[in-house]
Amino acid sequence: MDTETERKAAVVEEMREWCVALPKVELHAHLNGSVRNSTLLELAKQLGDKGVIVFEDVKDVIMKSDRSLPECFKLFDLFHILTTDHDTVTRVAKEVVEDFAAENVVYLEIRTTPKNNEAKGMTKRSYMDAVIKGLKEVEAVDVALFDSNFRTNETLNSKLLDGDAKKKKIYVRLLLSIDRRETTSAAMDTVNLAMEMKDQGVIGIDLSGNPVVGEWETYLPALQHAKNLGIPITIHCGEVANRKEIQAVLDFFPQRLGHVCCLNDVEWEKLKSLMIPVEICLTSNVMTGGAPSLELHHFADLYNAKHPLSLCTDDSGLFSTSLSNEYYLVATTFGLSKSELFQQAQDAAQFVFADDVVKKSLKEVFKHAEKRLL
Ligand code: 6MZ
Repeated sequence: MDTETERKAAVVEEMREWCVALPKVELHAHLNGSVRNSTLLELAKQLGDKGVIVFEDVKDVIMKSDRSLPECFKLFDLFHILTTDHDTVTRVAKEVVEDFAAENVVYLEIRTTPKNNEAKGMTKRSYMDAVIKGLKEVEAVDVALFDSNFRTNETLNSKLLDGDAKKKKIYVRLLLSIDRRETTSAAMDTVNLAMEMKDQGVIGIDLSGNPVVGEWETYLPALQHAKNLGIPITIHCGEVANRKEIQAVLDFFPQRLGHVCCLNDVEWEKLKSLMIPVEICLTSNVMTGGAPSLELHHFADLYNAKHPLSLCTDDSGLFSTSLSNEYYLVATTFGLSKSELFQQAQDAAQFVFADDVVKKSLKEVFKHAEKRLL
């Protein structure tokens, strides 16, 4: 390597490390989309040995790096075959938190679809209990899942601030996803479950799933019910150009929106005037065709308009990305400086669904990190 190449490699390395060191807030991460490839392969091997699947075929699908939107949803069906029993759900939840914490995510909202699976003796409630069990089993980091039964925010806060502490600390909250394949009654069950589990770290509702499946009217009663109960809501919006639905989602005025890829000029102006915070998923949108390229991603337009945004991974396992990588991509594609990236990470903390005590604590974390990183 010549000196110039070495110098450039060192600059890239330094920036990548800085993005890892930056405290980050993750607001859009699907549990089963964030599973490690190594875990998926191990689970596939086990099912292959039992003759449930053909391991070699599944291995190729897991290791493939480019994925269209329809392929993603076929893959989720496969992931669900691999992951949907209580012990595996627990394992996956534990690993996903460990992975986010390892790259200095200080606040994580994980969303997942509670699943009924009679064959496995699984109900939506027992699925969520298995997720929570996984969060409690995390040992590598201190997890603040819900404040009353765990530790006071004061204690956690001092640990989050303590760069020398042996263990990293992370706030984790859960959002329950309504899958677009579900009926109104199943969606209602999910909202009622969120209410039932509000003292166990569940703080919101998400609407997700294959955007070409289902009708807005099917989920609306459940989303309205959540709204009436005061449960914060985030909705996948505009992953495909469904004009009627995009309009209806904007009119519904949820607390946050995911993606917002295929909005026309009128919808775009409406979104901006409503100032609904957007969860931006760069890699996911480029891979699934929601954005033509990184350079042409709508992040730039929203960022320049000072629209409230947070950078997110969507499915870090599926798209082989990480939140640090998403910040790095923003730096290299759109030329944001370190202080602008820092501001972006800090701003995301305003859009969390957790309460003001957590928000205040995150403020302190960023105040403390500023001295170290800028
Ligand atoms: C829409 C998505 C998604 O819930 O089993 N999901 N929904 N758009 C996306 N963009 C690519 N990525 C993931 O996690 C997997 C589920 O999350 C939703 C899908 O419903 C998928 O089945 P959980 O933990």
